[in-house]
Amino acid sequence: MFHKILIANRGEIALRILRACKEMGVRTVAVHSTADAGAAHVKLADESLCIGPPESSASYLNVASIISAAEITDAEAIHPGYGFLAENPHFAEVCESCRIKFIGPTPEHLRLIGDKAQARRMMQEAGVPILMGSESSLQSSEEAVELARQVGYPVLLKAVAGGGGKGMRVVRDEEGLMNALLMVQAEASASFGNDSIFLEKYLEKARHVEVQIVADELGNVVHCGDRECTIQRRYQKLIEEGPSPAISDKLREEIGRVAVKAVKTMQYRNVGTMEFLLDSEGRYYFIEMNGRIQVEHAVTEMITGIDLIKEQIRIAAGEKLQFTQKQVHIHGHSLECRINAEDPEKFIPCPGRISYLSLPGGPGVRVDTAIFPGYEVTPHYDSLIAKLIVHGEDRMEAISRMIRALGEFQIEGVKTTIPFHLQVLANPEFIRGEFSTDFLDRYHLPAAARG
Ligand code: MV4
Repeated sequence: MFHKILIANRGEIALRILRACKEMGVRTVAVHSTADAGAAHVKLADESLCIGPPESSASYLNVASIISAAEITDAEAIHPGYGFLAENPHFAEVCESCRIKFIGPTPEHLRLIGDKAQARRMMQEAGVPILMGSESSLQSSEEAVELARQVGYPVLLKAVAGGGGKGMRVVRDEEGLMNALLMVQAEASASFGNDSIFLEKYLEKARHVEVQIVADELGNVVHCGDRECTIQRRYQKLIEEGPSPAISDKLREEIGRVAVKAVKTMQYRNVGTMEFLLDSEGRYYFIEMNGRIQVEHAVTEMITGIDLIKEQIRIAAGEKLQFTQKQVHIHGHSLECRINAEDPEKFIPCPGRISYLSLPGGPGVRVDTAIFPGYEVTPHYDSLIAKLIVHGEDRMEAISRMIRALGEFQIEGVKTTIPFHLQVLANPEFIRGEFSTDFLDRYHLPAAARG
């Protein structure tokens, strides 16, 4: 096992990783921007180093600063968390060349799954169903017109280097195609420095279900069940749950088995997520793979009892998986609400100082957060300030518990998405578990909130 790990992140995930390290007897190094000098992850770490000014590009994304921090402190490994450098193949490569263990997949795997067109092709070869669409990136507008005719409208244009919904556009007819091609290309170029795009059938009224994978460096691969992530706004997840209320136990077993087989075929290592879309007839299609620990990993932890961060660290240290597929059991139901410092009506960030804070607790409640009274929410970083996760014996108990816990969450000084969550949890279709990707378009929110 490692003696010392550097945590290349901030906020709740930095704290989550720090907690896992403490329990494993691993020393921790926190890095922080000047804006985060008083942050909880800095206070609780064994050592800390300032790596730059508030802007992420100069601090949490600064490869040279982070590598130097690891060398100065003699850290043997770096945990990247999610976001920032978590899926950056170049960073993983630099770690490798500096003999620092990157706690994540290899640079080669990050490069492969980071290319969404290549990942599609590879999954198809591994026998995983995919939607109709490009074999590789589009080479001309004529090719796009021809392919869209074959596939049938609506189609979705996606940036090859995209993911998480950035650089995506639905196209409903041939007239709209040219304009959309140029828009996605420009967006991809600006966001990812790569203007390659591909096309696939746009599945309407779908459900987004993902499978959690854990793979050690000895070739053992196990899945830890699924999560339902259909409640999203502008491709940002807002509520997640597990297990998905949309799939039968038979389909659950099949998707899990297919995901494990694909991951074995590609010899993937560490934790990962296979994202699928589900149509109304219960067919499933691979859409993308994520090579990081995800924001919503706690949902899986609650229903399996597995500590995914500790597993990630053990895997990176070369240890064998602590459990077999047969030993993974799903117990009860878990829900997660992402609490953002945002205006819940307009979903725009709401920075400010937290003047009062009282967190929920009691049976089946977990709060992953790094905020405290007096904490300043700055516009430099993501607006996620807390994850409220609950567990219940069944879905209905989890929903009641979440409503109860949201009511206990007392926060003053910034607006939050708590009122939004309470509205969704009171919605009859949500309660019945009958919803799809059009849920927020059809429901409850004032027009401004739908985006
Ligand atoms: C799709 C899709 C329909 N068809 N791809 C959104 C985030 C990204 N990781 C994948 N996402 C989707 N990809 C095809 N070909 C639907 C979604 C999607 C979604 C779309 C609109 C509104 C809410 C959504 C929630 C989850 C997934």
